[in-house]
Amino acid sequence: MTKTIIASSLATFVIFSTSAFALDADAAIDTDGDGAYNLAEMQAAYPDITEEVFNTIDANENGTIDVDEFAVAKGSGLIAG
Ligand SMILES: [Ca+2]
Ligand SMILES: [Ca+2]
Repeated sequence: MTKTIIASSLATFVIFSTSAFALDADAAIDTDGDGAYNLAEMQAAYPDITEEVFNTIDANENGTIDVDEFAVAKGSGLIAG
């Protein structure tokens, strides 16, 4: 019993410490709060972004833009502002 509690506490700690080092998604864009930006969220915030541009920004092709991909796109001028 005790071992189970320690193991699950440790797992929780690892999950939280991993996310603590990641940048938080911008809640103004990430309206569904899943921590990444999908095409609809991106187009709501940046109406100029086409699906083609979105797919270019989505470097790992998982269908959403995470904060790292977003930062890269901003740095390279794919996202204005
Ligand atoms: Ca989202
Ligand atoms: Ca992605």
